Amino acid sequence: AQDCLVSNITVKQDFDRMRYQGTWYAVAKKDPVGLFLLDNIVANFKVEEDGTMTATAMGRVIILNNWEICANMFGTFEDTEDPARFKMKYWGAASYLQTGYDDHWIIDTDYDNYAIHYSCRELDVDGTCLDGYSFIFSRHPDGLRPEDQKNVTEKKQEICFLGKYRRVSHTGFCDSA
Ligand code: AZE
Repeated sequence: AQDCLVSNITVKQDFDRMRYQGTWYAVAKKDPVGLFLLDNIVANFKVEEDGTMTATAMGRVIILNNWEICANMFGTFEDTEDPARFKMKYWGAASYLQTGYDDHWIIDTDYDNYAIHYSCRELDVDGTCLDGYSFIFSRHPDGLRPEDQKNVTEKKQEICFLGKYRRVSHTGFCDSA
């Protein structure tokens, strides 16, 4: 969607949640307004026996007055008529973490190496995204394979977030949590 209308954004065709299961390392992110996961972000997706997709996520956050912790988060995904577009209900293991109900779209993935996630929280009056976030995930903690980078850059542009991403570092901060 070069016009940046959220309604024109295309997602992964015939998304296969079974193949999407397992560990994904965030290698880059575009932040929303407000509190957000900072770095060391790792998500783990699972398909439950009844077919529902669920996920856990970890990430470093700073809450209140410079209190640095690993957020231990949970999400459950509600299906929509499009297999790659979900609504995600999420919450934290502790009450001082965040709860929410966000769109969760899988823009593209090859299941084995990379995934591009998109969530628009607030539409602008013109149909573009006023507040949203996105993760670039890799199966490899050290980053994307060079051969996936061109495609990922193209997709960042299609969702109109090109130039708004920051690298997500993995320092081991959440490894013991
Ligand atoms: C996501 C992967 C799938 C599971 C979940 C995800 C999102 C989590 C957050 C967490 C925010 C926490 C904050 C705490 C103070 C998309 C990474 C749950 C948005 C801000």
